[in-house]
Amino acid sequence: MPIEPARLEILNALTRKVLWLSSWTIHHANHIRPNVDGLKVGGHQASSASLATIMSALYFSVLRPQDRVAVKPHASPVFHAIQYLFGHQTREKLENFRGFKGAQSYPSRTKDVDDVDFSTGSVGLGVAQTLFASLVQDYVKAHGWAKDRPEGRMIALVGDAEMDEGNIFEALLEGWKHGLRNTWWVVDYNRQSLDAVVREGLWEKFETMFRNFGWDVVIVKYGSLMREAFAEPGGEALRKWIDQCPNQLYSALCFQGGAAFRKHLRDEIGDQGPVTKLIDRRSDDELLALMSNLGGHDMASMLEAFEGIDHDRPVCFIAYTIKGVGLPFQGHKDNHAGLMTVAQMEKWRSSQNIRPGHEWDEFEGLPREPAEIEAFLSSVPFNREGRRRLSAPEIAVPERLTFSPAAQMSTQQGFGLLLNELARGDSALAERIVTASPDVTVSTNLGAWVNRRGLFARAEKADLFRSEKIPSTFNWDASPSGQHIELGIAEMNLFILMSALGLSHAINGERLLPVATLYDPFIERGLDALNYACYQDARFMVAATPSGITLAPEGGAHQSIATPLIGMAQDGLSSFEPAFVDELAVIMRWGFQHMQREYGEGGSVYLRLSTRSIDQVQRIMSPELEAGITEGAYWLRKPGPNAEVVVVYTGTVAPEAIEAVGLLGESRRDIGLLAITSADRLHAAWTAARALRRDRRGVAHLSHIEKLLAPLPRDCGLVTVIDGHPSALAWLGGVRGHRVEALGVEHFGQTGTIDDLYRHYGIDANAIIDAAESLTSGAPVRHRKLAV
Ligand SMILES: Cc1ncc(C[n+]2csc(CCOP(=O)(O)OP(=O)(O)O)c2C)c(N)n1
Ligand SMILES: [Mg+2]
Repeated sequence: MPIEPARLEILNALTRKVLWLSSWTIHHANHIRPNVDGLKVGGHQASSASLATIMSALYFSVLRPQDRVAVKPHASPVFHAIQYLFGHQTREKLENFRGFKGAQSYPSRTKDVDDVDFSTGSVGLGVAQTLFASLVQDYVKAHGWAKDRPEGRMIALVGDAEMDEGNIFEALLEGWKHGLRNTWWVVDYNRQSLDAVVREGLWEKFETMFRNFGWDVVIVKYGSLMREAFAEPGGEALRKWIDQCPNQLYSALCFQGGAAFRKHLRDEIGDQGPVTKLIDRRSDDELLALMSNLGGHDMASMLEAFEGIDHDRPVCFIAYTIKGVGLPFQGHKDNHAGLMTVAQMEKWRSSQNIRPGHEWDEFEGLPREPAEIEAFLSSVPFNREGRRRLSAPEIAVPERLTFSPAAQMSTQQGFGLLLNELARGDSALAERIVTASPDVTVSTNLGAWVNRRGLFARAEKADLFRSEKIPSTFNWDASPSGQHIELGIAEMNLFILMSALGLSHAINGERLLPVATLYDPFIERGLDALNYACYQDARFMVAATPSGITLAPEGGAHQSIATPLIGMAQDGLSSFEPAFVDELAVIMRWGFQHMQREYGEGGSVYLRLSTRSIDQVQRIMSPELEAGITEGAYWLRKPGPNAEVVVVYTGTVAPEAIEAVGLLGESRRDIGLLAITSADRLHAAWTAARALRRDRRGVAHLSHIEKLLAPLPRDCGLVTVIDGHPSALAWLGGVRGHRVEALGVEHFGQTGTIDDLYRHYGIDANAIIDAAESLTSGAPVRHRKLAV
């Protein structure tokens, strides 16, 4: 249905306003704000302009409150401008764009005030996030939750060069497997990246690829001015010329203007007949307006495209645009960091009828009365419910997580048992847990959980092995009530899915408690997505197993060294490396609570687990021990008053540490054994305590590790040991100034038995004894571990 002219006029006026406000925001940050640091705001101006019409069409007309959008990072000024017009963004924050606590460069869920649905910044991730958010919406609906909420569309505004990111393709494949719906990706096809003009014919690759994955593709190439011109005599020749014009040349001509277009058109298709007439009927300005009227800059064409969708299949819109459209550097291949000069801005200001000093006024220079525009804005469907961030009540976590103990166990096995126990019960916690694994469900010990809780799929699908009565340990029927999402191998997908599941409370108003399993070394494969999930405050638990060199014979590429440091350094993620399963039970219980705490208090949880089966300690879990485990450390053996050396270990090397302490006992006094369950939490609390003391607010406040180490004599040595990079524990020497011998693994790749490798890398009992000896005076240690 053609759009009413009056409505079109308002939408076009708002688009101009949005382009103005976003450009003014950038200009202000560069030329007006005092104390600018000399760093110019690049990468926004041209990139934003590209999307002004498309975003105005969406936000002012097409979107409904339940729809969610990931905005291309550099279009953030456009997003903020639209929110400003809705009254959700402040002038103060816009004036302080990119400044301390000002509006963010790239839309940020956690730091921006204007209701960002999904953060973006690292290109590609926000795009995939919308796909997984849609799968999560299906999951929530299939489980019978959020019944009163209409289904939303998950929409990504995608840069054409952003499509180079591999994670997008990985996500596409996964989406196809799960019957993706309600997802729109709008490719801003300006044929420019940061550095260059993109290859010819890229759109054809996109088109076939998307169709291949079951998406509808809508190409919005020509604006209405163009379509009108094509209907004139000679118009077909013009269309042909446009279609055949190389991207580089089209960009260059857009930059040069109407006269340059005229020359090329005359030389290349001029016929002294209808085509020439078509061209000559237009002034240079009119000709430029025609040639830059690509579909993505034409409100009517974009509305037609969006409103033409009457189904829930995924759709890719390829909208032709010009990077920097309407600005002096439009189309120039170097325009990514392009900025307008003060003089250019002045000229543009007066052409928009904006008086000096009224640059921020919402209604300044608009062709309609403010009251009419206001009424229009308040009738916009997207804005009907105001802010759209939802919340969900906390899910109760049982007092204790239980498991059937065995004398010898690995933490990975314990993890499986703990989840199996949860799966057997009918707690609210178990109901809200969703697990996912990138093709390592069985090998990370999730099998028992899946047997009980089933695979998730929108449609029932029986496990044919089961129906054929072929014996198998695993019965994996898929159904809408299943609670395990089986993914392909791509770890990026795992973490983006975590990001989507872990925001369900805010997006769907239904809380989910996602748990992911993967091999520890492959955290690095998905690291940017993990970082992204944490950045936008999604809440999830990652059990990474096996870890370290402890999976010895597996060798090379499956050994992880750096992950303890990743766990410590990753903001928003509390990492743990327990040795015993009773510790893991306490940590997971704490984790499920931590995942539900407010922004700034809670976060996600990383469990670095091992497949190594070790003797379990028999003990009663006291509240004090529980506190030590969740705060990150406790004395497994308290040091005496004259301790000469303390052995500090984390994780699966506990038996080596225990053995070394036993052997050292006869030669060194008062030895202590400190169990570290979370170097990350210990370190974080230590930093926080120092900051508190520096601020003089809590002079007496000591962190957990400071209290633990306080009784040690000054000359007591610390031997730290970890199946991972030694620096994860070496910092303990800085706490009270004790000397440290930090043992760990700095090289990888060797295969062998655990004994071989622990000896080779120097993290076995004898290496601990050697290190203790080097830190202490006195006679040589009498006992050593005998070679096996
Ligand atoms: C993972 C990642 N790599 C690199 C960048 C730097 N970067 C920002 S935008 C961009 C390319 C922009 O091209 P396109 O996606 O086509 O958007 P346009 O600027 O044309 O609107 C690059 C390389 C980034 N933000 N994220
Ligand atoms: Mg581009």
